[in-house]
Amino acid sequence: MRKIKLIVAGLMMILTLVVAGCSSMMASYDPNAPIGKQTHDTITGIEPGSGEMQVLENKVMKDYGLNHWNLESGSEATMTASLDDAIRNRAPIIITGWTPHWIFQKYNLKYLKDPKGAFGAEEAIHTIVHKGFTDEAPNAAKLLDQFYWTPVDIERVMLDIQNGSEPGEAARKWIAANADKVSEWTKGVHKVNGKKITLGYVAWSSEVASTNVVAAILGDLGYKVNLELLAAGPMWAGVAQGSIDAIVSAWLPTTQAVYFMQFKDQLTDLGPNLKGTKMGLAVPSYVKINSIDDLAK
Ligand code: PBE
Repeated sequence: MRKIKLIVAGLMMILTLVVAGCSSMMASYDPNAPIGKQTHDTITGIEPGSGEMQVLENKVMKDYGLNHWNLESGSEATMTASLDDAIRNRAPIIITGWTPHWIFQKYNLKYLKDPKGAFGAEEAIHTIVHKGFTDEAPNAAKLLDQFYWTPVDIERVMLDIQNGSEPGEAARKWIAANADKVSEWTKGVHKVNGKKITLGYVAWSSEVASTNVVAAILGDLGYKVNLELLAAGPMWAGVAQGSIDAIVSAWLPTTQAVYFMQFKDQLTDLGPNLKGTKMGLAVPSYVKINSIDDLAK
């Protein structure tokens, strides 16, 4: 028994040393050296199926001649973990950022300027339903159509979740505090008795927030809501095929254009539910570069 304890203690010590070694190995940012050299020409990205990664690969990296850069895929969770790590070590990092996102509240970050407008003009988050849904389920469609909020609203829910609330709980809290808005969305919508509805979403914090708020409202109206967590491609295919009734997380017209164009004949766009999004490469404010152009050098 004692022997095992000693072995465990020894292993723990080795692990601690390895972890400590790793973090101190992360070199801190040198403002006088090129950022590419310090990041191994790496942009810390997210899910390969996301619109942002597609826009980066197909447009931004081409427009700015960034072919020597590696776009590293991962997920929102791996990207935010790498960002946190870098900032703790004051190390250089370039991430795929977007707004609304809690990272801009938690850290001092800046978007790199995009003088070529490669990330596209302003866009919005749209509500999309399966074609035919508005005729089959006009009541639910009315609520979905009337759902419209602001970056301040969504950020409140996102931050609450980030601070440890369960998404459903954060949604209910927001709903309780914003009865006026909710009553606008539910105007003319009547209660039902257990009718089923399926909402699809991707595990991005903005989509988790919005989808949970809409799901909670539908639940209060008597719907039996099924939430399906998927990757972006399968989510769009699902709403096109009808296995998913609706999504409230379609970034258009640029970000998820590839999916929208592929499936648009099987979809109905109910229009924006939020305006004022942004997408781009972002860096901690201590990183000296200011423009995507600076990456080409
Ligand atoms: N995002 C967040 C998504 C949309 C929401 C910017 C990572 C994307 O498709 O890229």
